[in-house]
Amino acid sequence: MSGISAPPRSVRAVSAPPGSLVLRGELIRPFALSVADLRGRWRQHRADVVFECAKNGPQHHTFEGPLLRDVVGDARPAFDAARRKDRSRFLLAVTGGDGHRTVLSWAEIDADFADSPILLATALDGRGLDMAGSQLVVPSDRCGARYISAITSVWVGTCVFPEP
Ligand SMILES: Nc1nc2c(c(=O)[nH]1)N[C@H]1C(S)=C(S)[C@@H](COP(=O)(O)O)O[C@H]1N2
Ligand SMILES: [Mo]
Repeated sequence: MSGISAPPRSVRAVSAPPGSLVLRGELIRPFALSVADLRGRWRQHRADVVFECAKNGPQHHTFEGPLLRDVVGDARPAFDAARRKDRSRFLLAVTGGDGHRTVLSWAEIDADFADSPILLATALDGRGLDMAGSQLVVPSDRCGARYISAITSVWVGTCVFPEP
């Protein structure tokens, strides 16, 4: 018996090339995606948004892309999908190429809760984001801070609370 065996699939790290992102965390099927994948694999939605930037004032943009819910749903979060209470325990953390990170709750994007049409953008004002990477679009936010650009990672999971 000799040779080098491949690592077991379950511990294989998922990494993403430039311009693409990884879905990771408490997922049954974590995967990496390019902007072209985001455009080709899920129905595209359009959002005309205005958000306020503390530094630059109001910004008006048109985005296109799939619903965050549809994409992350296909990675199969490790909750009981039939139980609303179980789904409501989950969080998402979205990280940009510069390390800027924001959090969402699963309930924000869940159709049985806030049902917010949050997108992973594939185009900004008619230009593809293939080189830059996807951008988070949060139409209900008044402020632009959660419009994370150059997304590299979407983590999905539950919070571990310290003992009292
Ligand atoms: N990766 C990343 N995305 C980011 C930020 C950042 O610092 N890093 N700043 C946010 C803030 S504060 C705002 S107001 C918007 C600005 O978007 P714009 O540059 O398209 O106007 O981007 C958001 N997305
Ligand atoms: Mo901002």
